[in-house]
Amino acid sequence: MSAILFEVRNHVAVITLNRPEKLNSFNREMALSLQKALDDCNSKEVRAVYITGAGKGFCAGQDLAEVVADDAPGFDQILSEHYNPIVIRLRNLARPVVAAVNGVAAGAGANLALCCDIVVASESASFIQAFSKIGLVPDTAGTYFLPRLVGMQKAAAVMMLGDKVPAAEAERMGMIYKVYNDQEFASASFKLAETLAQMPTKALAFIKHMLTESAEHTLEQQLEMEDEYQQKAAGTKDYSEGVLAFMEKRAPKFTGE
Ligand code: LHQ
Repeated sequence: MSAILFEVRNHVAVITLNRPEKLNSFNREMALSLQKALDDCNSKEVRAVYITGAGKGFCAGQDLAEVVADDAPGFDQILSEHYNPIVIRLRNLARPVVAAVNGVAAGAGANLALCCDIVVASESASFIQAFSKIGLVPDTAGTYFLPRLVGMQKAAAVMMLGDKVPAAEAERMGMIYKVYNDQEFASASFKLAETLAQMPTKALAFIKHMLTESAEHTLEQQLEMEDEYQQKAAGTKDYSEGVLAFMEKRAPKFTGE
C-alpha cells in the first residue's frame, strides 16, 4: 500500500496521506513520497492541489515508532530531509493548495496543514501542537505560520500547552479558513479546490507569492510588488478572457494561461 495516493481529478491534484492505521503519521517513505507528489503538481494539467488524510485522521505528525527504532533517522535528518523540503515545495508551488483536514492534525501534521494556502476542516477535526507534550518544539514551519495567523499570544498558548484545538475554535481564532459539518465536508472541501482549479491559475499563483512576501515587506516594497504583479497578471490570457467575458455578459472560461 502506498503511503501517498495521488490522482488528478478535474484539474485538481488530490494527495491523500495514506497510513490510516497510524493516523497517517509521517515515516520517511511518506515524507519522501509527499515531496515527489508535490513535484508532480507542477504539471500543466494541475491547477489546484487538495491534501487530505485517509481514514479518521488527517496526520498525527512524526511516526514516533520510527524515531525510537534501532535504525532511526537523526532529528536533523528528519527535519532537513523530510519536513523542510515539504514546506518549501508547498510554499513555492505556483498553485493554490487546500488542506482538507478530515480528522486530528497533530505535531508536524498540524503544521503541514498550516503551510497550505487555504485550510478547511470537518467539525470533528482538531489541531494539536503536540510537540511540547513530549518535550519537543514545533517544527514544519509552525513557529513561522501560527503566530502570523493567530497572533503571538494565542500561538504561545497553543504551542506551550499543546492542548487540542477543536476545528470550530481554530476557525474562530483565524488558524483556519472554514469548518464544514462532517456530512458535507468531503464534497464541500473538494468543491472549493475545484472552484480554484477553474480560476485564473497565474493570478492565484501571483496572489500566493505576494501574500508570502508581504510577511517581510515594508508598505513601499509591497506597493512596488503590486505594481509589478498587476502588470504580469494583465499580460495573461486569463485576464483578456475575464474582461472580454464581462463585456459580453457571459461566464469566463479560464485556461490557466
Ligand atoms: C501513532 C502516532 C504517531 C506513531 C497515532 N506515531 N503512531 C520532528 C522531529 C523528530 C522527531 C519527532 O517529531 C517531529 C515532529 C512531530 O510531529 S512531533 C509530534 C508527534 N506526534 C505526536 O506526539 C502525536 C501522537 N499521537 C497522539 O497524541 C494521539 O494519537 C492523537 C491525539 C493524535 C490521536 O488520539 P486518538 O484519536 O485517541 O488515536 P490513537 O492514539 O488511539 O491512535 C491510533 C493509532 O495511531 C494508535 O496505534 P494502535 O496500534 O495503538 O492502534 C497510535 O499509536 C497510532 N499513532 N499517532 N505520531
